[in-house]
Amino acid sequence: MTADLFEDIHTSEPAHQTLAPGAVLLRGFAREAGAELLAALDTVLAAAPLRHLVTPGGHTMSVAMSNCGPLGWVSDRRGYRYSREDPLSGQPWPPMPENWRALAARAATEAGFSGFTPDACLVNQYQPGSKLSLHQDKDENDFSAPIVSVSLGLPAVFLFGTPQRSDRPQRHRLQHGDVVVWGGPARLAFHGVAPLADGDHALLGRRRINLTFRCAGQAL
Ligand code: MD3
Ligand code: FE
Repeated sequence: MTADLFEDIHTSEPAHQTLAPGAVLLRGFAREAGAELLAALDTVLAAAPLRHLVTPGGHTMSVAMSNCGPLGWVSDRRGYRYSREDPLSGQPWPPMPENWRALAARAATEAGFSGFTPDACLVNQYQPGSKLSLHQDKDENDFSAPIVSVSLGLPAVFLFGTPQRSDRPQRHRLQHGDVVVWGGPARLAFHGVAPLADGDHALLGRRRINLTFRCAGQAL
């Protein structure tokens, strides 16, 4: 309605774009902070290296993953779950960088979810050809909290469906610095990422990094 008041100088697209009820795209919200966010990434990944997890069905994921914060998402032959420890080291996940947590909370507030206090941050790394098949995120205990995602590096085509797998997904190009807040009726939507096209990003080279901030739940 007042999209022109929030115009983004870099893209001349509205800075707030509602993709579906509960799903708000904040174009370029993390662009300015991008380099600072990436400086902390090295610290996180030094403590908890990226790895290709195996699904319960025995497939190795093409996306490499790690985590920070009190809880981390893991998968193996036994299933998907959140864990307090990194299974590679047996140690707690590294702390969530304060500038990451603060940016996620600001984005959630901007999208209408104040008081967002994530206890898990999943780090996904895509290389050319990496993809994420259509899925729902439902391993968290608290579906009333949104998920905040931050895209960095190479652009990707993001697939965004509905809570029904058979509904044809929308496609959105997510670029470096784009942030999406997924809450309310969008929280249980099916979503995925199309195979990453090759490219060369000034800060990340031939990679896309996606950070997803979650309230996974303390009942674990
Ligand atoms: C919509 N990651 O880690 S972020 C995931 O780009 C995941 O790495 C993708 O899907 C990525 O689970 C997409 C956007 C996203 C994250 C969580 C959602 C969209 C979502 C949860 C519900 C609905
Ligand atoms: Fe997901």
